[in-house]
Amino acid sequence: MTDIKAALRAQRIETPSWAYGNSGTRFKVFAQQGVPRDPYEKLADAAQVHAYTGIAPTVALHIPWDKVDDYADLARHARDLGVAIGAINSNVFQDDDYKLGSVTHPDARVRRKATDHLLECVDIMDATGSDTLKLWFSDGINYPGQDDLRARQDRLAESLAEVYDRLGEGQRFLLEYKLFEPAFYATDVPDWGTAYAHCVKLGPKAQVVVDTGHHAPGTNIEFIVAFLLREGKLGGFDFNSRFYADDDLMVGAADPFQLFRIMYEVIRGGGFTDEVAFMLDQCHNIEPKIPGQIRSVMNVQEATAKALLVDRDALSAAQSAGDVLGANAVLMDAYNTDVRPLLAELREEMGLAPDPMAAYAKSGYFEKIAAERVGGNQAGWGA
Ligand code: LRH
Ligand code: MN
Repeated sequence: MTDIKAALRAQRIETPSWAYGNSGTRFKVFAQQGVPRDPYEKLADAAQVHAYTGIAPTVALHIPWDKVDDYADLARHARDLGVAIGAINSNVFQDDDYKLGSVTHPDARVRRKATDHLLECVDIMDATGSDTLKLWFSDGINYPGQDDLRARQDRLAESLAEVYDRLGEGQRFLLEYKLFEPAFYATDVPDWGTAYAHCVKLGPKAQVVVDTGHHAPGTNIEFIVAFLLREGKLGGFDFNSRFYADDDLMVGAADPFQLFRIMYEVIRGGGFTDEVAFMLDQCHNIEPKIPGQIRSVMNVQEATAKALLVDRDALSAAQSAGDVLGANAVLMDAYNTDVRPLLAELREEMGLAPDPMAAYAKSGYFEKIAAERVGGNQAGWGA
C-alpha cells in the first residue's frame, strides 16, 4: 500500500484556466457569481483546487483568453499562490480570418498569421517558463470539394515544422486531434493516427494529446493510449467526459469505468510519469466552477488509485493461462474497490482535509470572491 500511496502523492493534474470562466453552448452561456475577471483571478481560483487536493499544482493558459502585458509577472503571481503555469494553448479558431482554416487556409496570408500566433505562444512559454505548447486546430471543411484534403495536410505540415524548429531546449508541443466540430465534413487533424503521423515525421519534441471527448462514440480510447505509449508518442491528456459529443463534462462523470481502463493502460504502459501531462479540459456550464474542478481532480485520483490496485501478477498469470473470466475478474476487483478511505487517509498524511469538497465549502472562499468580484468583465471564451 505504501507504494500506491507514494505514487498517488506524486500525481500531478493540471487544471485549465478557462474552466474558471463562464462557458456554455451556442444556446446560452450562464454567467455565475464570483467568476474571475482576469488571468490573475483565474490563477487564484486554481490555487484553491491545489490547496484542497494537493495534486493540482499547475494551470494551463489559453491565448488570447489569458493575454496579459507581463507574462513573467503572471508566472510570479502563480508562484506566490503556490502553483505554476503549465501548458500554453494556442487559439487559431476564433478570428474571422480563420473561417476557411488557419494553418491550412488556402490563402498564404492567413496561414502566415496563424503560424505567427503559434510562434508567439512559444515566446509566452519562454516568459512563463512553460515547457509545453498545446496545439488544437478547428481547421476543416463542411462540404465535399470545398478544399483539397491533401493540400491542406501539406499546409499543416509546413506550419508545424516551422513551430517545431522554434521550440527551445526542453520544450515540446502536443498535437490534439478531434473527430469533428466546428467542421462537420472533414477535420484536418481528426484522429490519433493523423496526429501521430505528423508527430513522427517532426521528431521527439512532438507528441500527441488525447482529449477524451474527441472520439467517435464507442472508440476504445485505452487502446489508443496503450499504442501511443508503446511508441513513446503519448504527450498527455485533455480529460473530460461526454455522453454524446464533445460535451466537456467532468472527467469520470459519464463513464468512470472508461477512465479506470485508461489509467490502467497508462500505468501498465509506464506512462505514470511527468512525461505525460494529465490536464483537465472542461467547462462547468451550470455547476459551480471551483468545486467542479476539485471533484474532477478527485475523479482522476480515484480512477488512478483503483488502477494502481490491479494485481498485475495475478492478471498476467490469468492472461497467459487464457483464463478469460479470471483475467477480467482481476481487473474488476480493482475497479470495484472503494478507494475513498485510502484517499482520505492519504490526504491527512499530506496535511490536507480528508474531504476536499467539504473543506472548500466550509472555507468561505466562494462567499469572498462573490462579494469582491463585482463589476468588470467576467472571463469567458470571448467568442
Ligand atoms: C477543442 C478543445 C481544445 C481547446 C479547447 C478549449 O475542443 O478541446 O483543447 O483549445 O477545447
Ligand atoms: Mn481539448
